[in-house]
Amino acid sequence: MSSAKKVNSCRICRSKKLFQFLDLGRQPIPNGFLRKENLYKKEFRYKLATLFCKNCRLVQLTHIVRPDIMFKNYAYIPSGAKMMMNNFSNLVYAANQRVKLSKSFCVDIGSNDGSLLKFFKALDAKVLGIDPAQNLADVAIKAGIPTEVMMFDEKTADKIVKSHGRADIITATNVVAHINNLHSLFKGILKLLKDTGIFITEFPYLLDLIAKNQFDTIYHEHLSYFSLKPWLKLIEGYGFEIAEAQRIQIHGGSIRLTHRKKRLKRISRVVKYLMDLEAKQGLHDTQALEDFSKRIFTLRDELRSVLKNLKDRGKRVVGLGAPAKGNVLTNFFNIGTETLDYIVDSTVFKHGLFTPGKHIPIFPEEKLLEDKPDYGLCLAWNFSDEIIRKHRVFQKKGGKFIIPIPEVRII
Ligand code: DWN
Repeated sequence: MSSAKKVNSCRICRSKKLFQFLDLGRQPIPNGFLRKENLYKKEFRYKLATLFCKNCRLVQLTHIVRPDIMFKNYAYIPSGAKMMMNNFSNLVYAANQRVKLSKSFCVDIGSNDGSLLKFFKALDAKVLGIDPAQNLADVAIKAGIPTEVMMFDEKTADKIVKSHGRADIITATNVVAHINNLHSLFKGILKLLKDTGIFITEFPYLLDLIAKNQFDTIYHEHLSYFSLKPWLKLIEGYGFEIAEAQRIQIHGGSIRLTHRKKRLKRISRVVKYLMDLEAKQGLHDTQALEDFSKRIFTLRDELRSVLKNLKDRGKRVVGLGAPAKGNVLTNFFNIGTETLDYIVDSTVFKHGLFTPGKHIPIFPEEKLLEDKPDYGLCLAWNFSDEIIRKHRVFQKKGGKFIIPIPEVRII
């Protein structure tokens, strides 16, 4: 079976009227961090480009890399960032306003290391995680979060109903964009969720991605980039409606949607407002997407010239944070160890590894103070406030931060 397959029809509406608007070249998988002993081995690269469906307006990748290649041993954990934990606590608080959590049954799709379910468990809910990454499920189970190692779809939903019963709440944060068969996802949610239940999802919002030049959040794990217009078409096909829509800061700008079984004749005011905003920003046609594409090439030239100027003046630059998005940026902007001596990151999993493609070494954050470089390029720009706060001493000693997105800024 080939390791990547070309998309010929839209995953929501099956239309073949697909328009390509941004090509980020052939790139390694974004969380494909390498051990030193594997640096000499061939690294597989896959086309990374985006399509716009002219029928339902879904933005999606041109190619689907095999999930087992990307998710078997997964290096991303959400618990590396306070902002993410605050976000989870807000989500659970909001859920508790709708469904009394005590004694309810909450299932998290893409539960990762169990970080979100710990908040549900703290409010006396019965919890179950579902995640295909054995390495992360092990962490969750050790932390007391029961977890099934599997992908969630209509088949595995049957298994969970048989073994655990139907759920009061189903959550899916930063995972729906990773799922190819969205119809099987929703058929599974329909089977697993009680009729009185709610389904809460969060994903990066296309409105923010385009407005804030967040091209580096486009990577092989994210098969879809949602605006509400195509999302509504998808969920209404399964009898759901959006009970609440809230834009949130996480990951550079996401949206949290709370769904319930459809009971109203019309869409809510906030959904209508956001869809009008999408239309005003041009997300429902191709021009805005072509303009976005042009902006990314300008951004590339700007960042490369800032970095070249610093290097020509003998300055030392390192990376701050080794996120998946940082690997997209360094590979597409062709920024390697000729520019960044190394990257510091808070995720223990990543220490001692090298980034995919550019093979930039990753060290614990403590290295920043020991080594005292001149500049830190904030690759995890979505957490720049937290990262800058954490590295106050680096700044006090004359260190400066380069924030690359939405435009190049030095602070
Ligand atoms: O969908 C996904 C997105 C939303 O998150 C996942 N498939 C993969 C993941 O992408 P990412 O790796 O870009 O996620 P983060 O959470 O933006 O990565 C942040 C990185 O920055 C982590 O490696 C941790 C690191 N970090 C750090 O070194 N110091 C983070 C903070 C807050 C810090 O202070």
